[in-house]
Amino acid sequence: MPGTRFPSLRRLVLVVALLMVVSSLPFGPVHHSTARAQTSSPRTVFVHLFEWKWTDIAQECENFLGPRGFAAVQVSPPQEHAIVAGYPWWQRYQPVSYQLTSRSGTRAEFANMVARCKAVGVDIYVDAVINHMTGVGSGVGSAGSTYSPYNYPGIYQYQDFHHCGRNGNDDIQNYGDRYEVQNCELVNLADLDTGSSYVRDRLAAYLNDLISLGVAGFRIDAAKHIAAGDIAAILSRVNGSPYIYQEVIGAAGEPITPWEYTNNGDVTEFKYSNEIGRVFLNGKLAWLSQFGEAWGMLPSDKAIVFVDNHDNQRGHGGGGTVVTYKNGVLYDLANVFMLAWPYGYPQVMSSYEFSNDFQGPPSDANGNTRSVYVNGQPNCFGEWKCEHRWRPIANMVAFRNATASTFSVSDWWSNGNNQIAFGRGDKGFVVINREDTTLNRTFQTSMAPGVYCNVIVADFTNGTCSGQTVTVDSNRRITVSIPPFSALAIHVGAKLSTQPATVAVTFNVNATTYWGQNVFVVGNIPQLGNWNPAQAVPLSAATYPVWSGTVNLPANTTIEYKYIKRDGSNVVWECCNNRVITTPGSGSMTLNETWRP
Ligand code: ARE
Repeated sequence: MPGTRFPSLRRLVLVVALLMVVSSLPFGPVHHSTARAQTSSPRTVFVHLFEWKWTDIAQECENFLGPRGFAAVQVSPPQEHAIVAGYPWWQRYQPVSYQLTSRSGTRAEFANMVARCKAVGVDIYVDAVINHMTGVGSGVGSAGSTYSPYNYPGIYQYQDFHHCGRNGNDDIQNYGDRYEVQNCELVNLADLDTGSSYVRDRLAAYLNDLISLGVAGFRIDAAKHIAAGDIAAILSRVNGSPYIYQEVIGAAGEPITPWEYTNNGDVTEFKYSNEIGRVFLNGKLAWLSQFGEAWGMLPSDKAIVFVDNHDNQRGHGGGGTVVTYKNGVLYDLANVFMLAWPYGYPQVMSSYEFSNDFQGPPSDANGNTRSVYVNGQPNCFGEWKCEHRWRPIANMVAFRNATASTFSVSDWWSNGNNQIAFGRGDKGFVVINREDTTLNRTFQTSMAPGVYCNVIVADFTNGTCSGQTVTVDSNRRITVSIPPFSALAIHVGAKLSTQPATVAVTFNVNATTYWGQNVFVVGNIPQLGNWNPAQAVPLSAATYPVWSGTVNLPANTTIEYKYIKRDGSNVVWECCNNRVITTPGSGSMTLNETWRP
């Protein structure tokens, strides 16, 4: 759904909710609107193009993200950063100044990217490193600025930093101590005194500069290490109302929690990532039926969710058991779940290939990042993994957009193990098979009858589906056959306007009968009588004992059927499981089979 956005939906919802409450006051008790939980739909998927250059992001917005309905891109920290031997990715989390000269490009390139992305409906969120400057030490930054311990000429001097007086070296050691976490140094990074007006003004000036270039939102890095009130004071100096989400890693036993940051904006929900990892790697998908707030997570409309992020995919930021691009198809399935499940504002990770936690992005020997785009084409799926372009992940963005207005679960099913299905009312339906056997089943959905594209295995473009279609019958049911480690997703944004093509399917079955008994084929679609023996399709015995008949069936469709013998109203079913076929996209199909007594 290119161009479909829900920019200020949350704000709108809040206002509407407030109005409802306020307007109901004079007339009696406040009725808590049941719509509240339904309407916290975020706007609706953003992608972290980790370490991409500005020139690449501009092209990706125009070529892919805009047309595919992504709401925004989180970009790597754009400010001048330390240059560390070996050029690790994390040098960019060590600010030297707020000049926009970084490994991703120049200020002019940054501004050009923001404008071009905005023009195709994609916002830019900046990763704002405002808790600290570089590691305490000396050096020259990416724009040529020099620095020494607690001295960033023209910006900050000794008095602008916290000097917590703990542990001998001022480093954080005890996460159980609030004072230490917020006043000492996170891994030796010079910790800004965010309580001071000067520092607050300086940080706000940086954010306002970015806003003046059109930046729409900020990730507040290391927010747990800044008192929530200090963040509020900085934001009160910021122009307009940028979208804010704060990186707070909630951990058992720590005094500082994600919840205390929700007044400033949204908060990263790391529990989501860790539980997705636990369930998809070692657990049962059946457990997920109440996934979200019931698991002790933040309210949905405050939570940023992700399968993995740039830290935990490489063991930083507390690490944990997480699913990453290295897990292949399992990563697809975890993302399909995240994008289908109505909880939080999802961030899709887009990585580069790495073999150790230090390694920076694809670069030359001098640490110059290589372009993703070469001759106008993205060099994806190699050194740049581009998970956001993996078909199931990319196509689920349109699913989440198309289902945003029904932000609740319908028609939940599981086999008690690792096969699940659920709907989003009449907007979408998804089935995930994380088992090593095929899932053959008829599902009750709430979708309107019609023909839909399975966007996990096919693309829907200009009204046509490049592969498998799924028919929702008049009882709102679908019959599907889902291979091991695969999924199915249909949604109203990928519904075919016309009936699908048909293909001629010839049924030949070797079946002996007595005089007066005839053979029929019956199945789960109208053309095969909807399992009603009285409506079954008669076969001819011209080449007895082989009974034959040809029926036009919808193309690209999975169908279940059986043979029956009928003598008047006396029906004999063949034994065992239903037979299952998937019809081809065109041409014909011939089945040579034998009656199963
Ligand atoms: C690097 C070196 C250090 C060196 C330092 C200064 O690795 O050895 O001392 O530079 O020279 C990233 C990297 C760091 C890197 C840093 C600066 O991950 O390795 O340090 O950049 O270059 C805590 C914080 C959380 C933070 C994680 C990493 O609470 O905010 O640690 N995450 C953000 C970013 C990171 C970034 C920074 C902050 C710094 O997302 O990418 O660091 O800007 C428990 C706690 C967590 C804690 C976690 C790990 O789980 O509950 O709160 O996370 O342990 O300690």
